[in-house]
Amino acid sequence: MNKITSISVHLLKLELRVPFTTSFGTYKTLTRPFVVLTTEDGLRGVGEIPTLVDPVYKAESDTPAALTSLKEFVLPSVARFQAERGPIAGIEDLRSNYAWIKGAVFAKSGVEAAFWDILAQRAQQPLWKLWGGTRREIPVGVSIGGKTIDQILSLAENATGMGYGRLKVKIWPGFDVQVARALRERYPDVLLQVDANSAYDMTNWSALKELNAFDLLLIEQPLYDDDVVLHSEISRELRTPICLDESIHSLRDTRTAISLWRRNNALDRLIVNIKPPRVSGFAEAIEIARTCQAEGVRTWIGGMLDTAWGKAFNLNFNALDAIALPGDHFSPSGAYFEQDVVTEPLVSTNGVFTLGDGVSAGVTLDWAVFEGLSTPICEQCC
Ligand code: OSB
Ligand code: MG
Repeated sequence: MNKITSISVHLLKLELRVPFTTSFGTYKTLTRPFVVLTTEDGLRGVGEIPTLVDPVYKAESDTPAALTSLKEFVLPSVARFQAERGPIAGIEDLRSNYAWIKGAVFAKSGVEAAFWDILAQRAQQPLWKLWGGTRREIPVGVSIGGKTIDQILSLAENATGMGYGRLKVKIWPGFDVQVARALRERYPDVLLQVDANSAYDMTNWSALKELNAFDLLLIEQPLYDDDVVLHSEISRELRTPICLDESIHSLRDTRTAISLWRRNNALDRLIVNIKPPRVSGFAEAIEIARTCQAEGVRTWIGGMLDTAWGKAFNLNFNALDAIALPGDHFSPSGAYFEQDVVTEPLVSTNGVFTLGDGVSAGVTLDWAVFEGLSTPICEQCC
């Protein structure tokens, strides 16, 4: 039934309506692979791979790396599996098939998302049901990245005006305390958190102690993108909880963090940002969410400036009651892209998105727009 007849990769060119600035740079145009799986009985599953154009966020989070991994290793591995062993029965088969490939988490996540889309269509169920979700009302937040306090305040004004009650803002050395202060003074009651995207090191992180004054929910990834140990050490000296983003690629990494924070008796000051593409897909992401919940570690779902297609998958994931905090699911400017790929925009009301009963992600891909924005890159026949 699930016999895949072809896997193709399309490269989409997407224009952000408002440039997005973080400690590693400013982005306006994105190029992004989408995986399209076609089955023998005519279903089409689609998975977005929310890469950035270069590897500044972390290794293999860039478009060229994801394309190379797909073309050279992941897609041929799936085709070989089918040729040797027959149709892929389920997600575990798919994951064990390409487990031999080290890394390539973004590339794998796109194939997995497309496969989930097929499974959900076949079951005629929403993804949130397949994943054991129970929550229908999803509180959501926004991530603000600006070069100046004025830009940030204007995006925050827009976001709070639309009803969002949770703001995350990008900071870096020399642009931190004044950002937190400006937002906290203007919005005394908003849930406020900051994200440094690895901009601090062991010589300058102590500036973050000054953030204690602003009642922040968390400080996201202050240190090195591949570090867990030093984060756990500085956490002992910060009142604000630390949230790991870049450093977590798997359930195993998550367990490492849990064991380090437990030694400090500080599991309430560890928070994990779960991005399914950064952990190779939703199956691993779900395990991370459940494990964290069992250990008293809070989690939330991060974003990568995904299109509404990718955001809809993440919103379905947010139906799990294991997810504790609001995620980065909406743009502070109202919409991320000049042109998105679904037929109806995702809408939230007063900072809450309501999940419906629609099949799979609950949104419809606009194939005409999708094809207009995309270039076919490669096709693997199975
Ligand atoms: O660190 O969370 C991050 C965007 C691109 C890369 C990394 C990050 C982000 C965001 C945006 O913060 C989240 C979103 O609104 O999708
Ligand atoms: Mg982050």
